[in-house]
Amino acid sequence: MAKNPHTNPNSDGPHDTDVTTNESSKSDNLEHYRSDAEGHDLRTNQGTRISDNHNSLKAGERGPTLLEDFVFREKLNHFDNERIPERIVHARGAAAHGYFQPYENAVQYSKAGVFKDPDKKTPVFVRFSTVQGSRGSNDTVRDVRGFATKFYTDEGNWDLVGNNMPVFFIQDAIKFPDFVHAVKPEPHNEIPMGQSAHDTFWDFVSLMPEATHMVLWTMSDRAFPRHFRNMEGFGVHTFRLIDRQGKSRFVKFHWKPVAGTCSLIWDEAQKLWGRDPDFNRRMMWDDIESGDFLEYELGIQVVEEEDEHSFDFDILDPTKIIPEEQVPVTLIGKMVLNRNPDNFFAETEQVAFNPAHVVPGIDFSNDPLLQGRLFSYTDTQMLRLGGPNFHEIPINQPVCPFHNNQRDSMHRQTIDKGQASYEPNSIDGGWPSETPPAEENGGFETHYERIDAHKVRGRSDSFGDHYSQATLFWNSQSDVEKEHIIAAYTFELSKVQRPWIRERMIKEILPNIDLELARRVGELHGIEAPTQKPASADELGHSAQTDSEALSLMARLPGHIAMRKVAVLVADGVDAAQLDEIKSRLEGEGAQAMLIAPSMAPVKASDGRMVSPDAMLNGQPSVTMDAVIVADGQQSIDALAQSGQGRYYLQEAYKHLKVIAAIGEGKRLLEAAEIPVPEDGVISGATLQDVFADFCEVLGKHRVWTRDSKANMMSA
Ligand code: HDD
Repeated sequence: MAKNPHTNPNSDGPHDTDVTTNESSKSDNLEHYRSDAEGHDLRTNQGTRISDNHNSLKAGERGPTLLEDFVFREKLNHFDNERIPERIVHARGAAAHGYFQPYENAVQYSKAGVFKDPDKKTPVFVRFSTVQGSRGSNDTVRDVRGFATKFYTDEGNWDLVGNNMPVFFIQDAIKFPDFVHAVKPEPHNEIPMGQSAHDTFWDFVSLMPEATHMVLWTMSDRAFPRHFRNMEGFGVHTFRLIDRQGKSRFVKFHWKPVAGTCSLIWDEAQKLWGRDPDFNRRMMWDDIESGDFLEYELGIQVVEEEDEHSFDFDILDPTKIIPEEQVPVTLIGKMVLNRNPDNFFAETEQVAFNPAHVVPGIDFSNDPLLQGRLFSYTDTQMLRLGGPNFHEIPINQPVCPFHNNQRDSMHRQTIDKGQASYEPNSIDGGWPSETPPAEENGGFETHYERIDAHKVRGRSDSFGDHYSQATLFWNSQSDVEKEHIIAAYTFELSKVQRPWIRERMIKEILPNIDLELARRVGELHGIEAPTQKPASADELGHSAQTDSEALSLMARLPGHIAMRKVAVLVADGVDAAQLDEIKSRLEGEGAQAMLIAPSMAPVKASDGRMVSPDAMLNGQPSVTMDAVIVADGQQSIDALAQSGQGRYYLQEAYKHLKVIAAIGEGKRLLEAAEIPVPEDGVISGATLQDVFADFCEVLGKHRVWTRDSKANMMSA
């Protein structure tokens, strides 16, 4: 192995080996930069106290403003320059702080300190994002969600920059600009925002068969998670773990949500664009504020180097998963997100993730998509964050010391002491000095790998299978999920204006996934799909795995109602004692109950007590809630039944497969809303006791899946 020929005078001297951080290390580091104006005078950026912040300096009260007014000039100058370029992709996002705590079992695979001590909590900052839309777009669009985690480890920052889907649209990073140009709003009119339902996207993906697997994931309900706590995360690429002996193994990273996987319904997601465009970020923010933290377990699939070629796909191909049946996911630690940022811009907007940020014990594979990413992220931060010193921005700083000979450039904060900004040097004692690789606290050493190859611009034949895993994904979906996918392709292609693009998808791409999928989508477009798969055998590929349970959202339903949001519909005359009982029983299960009334005026309950509603019907519509309980009370039900909004609340909840419980007189609201009874997940009874167990059981499955085929009959 080639070694640096220079003699390092300090190689045996003291190094930064004694760094030990804890859960609050990053917060302590940020504390130094936090600013609280309470009790302070208003001053300029130069510290001069300001006496009048309402009037600019003028030549006479009705005269022109004077150039001399430095208070005005500074304020406007700063304001005029407030914006920075948004991220080219993943512009809209929300983030939270937390910690990662390892179990003991990853130490055998990786020497990274972050996996070592089960008592140690490493601080993390996680940003979730959509990909296509701009910073001001909607949360619940059909799109991939970014899931980027910065681990502030003792040995430096490790960024796991993943998505909520385990594969990607392209195999080689050189196609990334093409893909992004195709999916983004179209260049001539910047339409449509936050959506893939347009000509350029479908033109591109119908000409790029390698995109088929990932497009299928985005046509599934995974493309609009109910809550960031309810989605899986994936590192996507195959990486490497390096153990203490320097042995390398391949690895895929997974985040498994403790709260289960739950998504929205497409109609619900669309309605949320208007009703609450901040739906996902608001839920995360509110839940963290109220102590309902987000939890995920980190999982790994480990493949020994010698098994690299033992699969019927190439593990370097980012359009492929490793089925969990073939290599099980081992859970190696838990992440808890428990603190909201103090300032969106300073933290969430300025955080700079990069898959190239790794620590000893973690290394890259030759996946050509990953290799390209290793260049792209630093490059984009130069523009976005104004130069190469973005690592000094507080949210990006490691918690361990970092010294080197990089100097100057825009906005440099560090005051580097000493005369020598080069290495080797004998002037500043030879510092900062290299650290040789070691089992612990060593310098980063790239995995030693012999590469004997021609320089080629090409792609391996082993990347030629473009369909077998799309078929695997399709086969693994439940009937309801399949129907939603058919509806998604049908909807998206209906927005494509050029008929030949629709035809290409239906005749040349979809049949290669599944003939019935193509036939159904074709039927709804009046296009006849072929009865044989048109792709070549090589391109169709072969998957030994014909289906995989883990690929269905149904595999990880919550099984409980904790943290579910339940609307309790009330109006004047509502049964007072029952309200208390509903609230306490829901809270006893860890669910959140909200009293929702026709207006915000206090409701006069049956015992004369005035009860303040938490929200009103159109302020907290059913699309923002998980389930509905109609509380008893004759007068209350009359009022709700006479209200269009009251009836609509139930109709919409019914359409979106939500469990509805009606107690006592509540049944009359079901009738008024024309909710079919008896019906799955529509539970009525004389008392709360009669309905509660069934209510919890159905809500534990997230939705009333058996109602799906009837949902479209409801016109809400
Ligand atoms: Fe990327 C941002 C995830 C492929 C280039 N990417 C970005 C973010 C996530 C991902 C989560 C947002 C990070 C944040 O919250 O700030 N990207 C992925 C995944 C990919 C992927 C999982 C495939 C497996 N990306 C990819 C390729 C390239 C990029 C192939 C270019 C060659 N990605 C970027 C970028 C961004 C970015 C342009 C925009 C903003 C940023 O980096 O900081 O450099």
